Amino acid sequence: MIEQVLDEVSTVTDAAVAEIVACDELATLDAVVSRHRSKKSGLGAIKSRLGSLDQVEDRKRAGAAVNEAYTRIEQAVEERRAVLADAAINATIDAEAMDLTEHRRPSTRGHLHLVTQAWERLEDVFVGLGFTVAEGPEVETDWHNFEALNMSEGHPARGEFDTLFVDHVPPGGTPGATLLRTHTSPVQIRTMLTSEPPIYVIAPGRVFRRDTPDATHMPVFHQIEGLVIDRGISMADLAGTIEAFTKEFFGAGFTSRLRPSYFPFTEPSAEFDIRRPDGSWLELGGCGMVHPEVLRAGGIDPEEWSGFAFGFGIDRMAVMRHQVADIRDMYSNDIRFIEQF
Ligand code: FA5
Repeated sequence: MIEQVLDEVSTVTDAAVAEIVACDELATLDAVVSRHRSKKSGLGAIKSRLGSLDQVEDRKRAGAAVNEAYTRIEQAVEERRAVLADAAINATIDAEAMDLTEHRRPSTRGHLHLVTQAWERLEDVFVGLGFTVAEGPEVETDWHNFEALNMSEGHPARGEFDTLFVDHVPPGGTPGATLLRTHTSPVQIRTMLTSEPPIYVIAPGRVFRRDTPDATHMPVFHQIEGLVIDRGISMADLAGTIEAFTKEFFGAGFTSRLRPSYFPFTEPSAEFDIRRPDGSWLELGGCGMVHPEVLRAGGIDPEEWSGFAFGFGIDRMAVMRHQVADIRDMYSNDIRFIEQF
């Protein structure tokens, strides 16, 4: 009798283990496991019959065999569960893997900002005409930005420049005399004070004004200053330089004109406009013969030397060159706009 029970235990266990090993999904394994743990399973049925064995010794042996059988089944379940869990993870990894060699779009290279492009091209053009590049600080003194440029305190022309002042008083200085430069013209003064004529320099840079942004104005924008000081320089040299520059920078489709104007630091003064291929005019900058007072402030004798200066808006040049409708578009960081250039 006992031998028959032990045979039955071993047959039922073998069958259960075989079924477990054959499971190829965790869900199926769970179902098989719960069936084998139930009282109605093969082992459950044997267990419930153990009481009917006459000999205590037989009941012990059969009970031990059933427990061992449960242990074997649980082990088989754990092993199978580990194998299936690994397989599931590998399947997820395979499914989610990215093909890094895949190219959906050809990769594109970015480009420099339109203003930087214009800035660099302007430098190239003027260096080609024999100029060197000068620099000055963006945070300036009132003296360099206004006073030395023949705009002493109270001069009405100061009102033209909506100035942003810096809350900084240098040692020995006066409050309100430090500002963000409103134009690149203070570099004229700095250059005259540090170099001897003849001088042929350009000074591109960032400038600041309390201007409200609109289609042709930004509160932070860029100018390029030009300064020439030599013996016998006349207005004709200025006009010739501007003409050479216009042809070189904008190309044949553009024309320029000088309009009489007024700047305290030049005499005579002119405004430089350029005509787009569509016929519209845009003011690009101011220019003129350097005022004798400015030469004196820069330590240069106006009896011996004369010169001309100009200051153009770089942002407006970029707008002109690329036929951009609104200067603000260049600063919008809209990729649909940027990608056109
Ligand atoms: C000046 O700033 C003078 N320093 C130019 C100058 C230099 C005259 C040397 C004579 C000799 P103005 O304020 O007009 O001038 O500015 C010069 C140019 O800067 C303008 O013609 C325009 O092209 C550009 N500009 C002025 N304000 C803005 C602005 N808010 N946004 C963009 N560009 C501007």
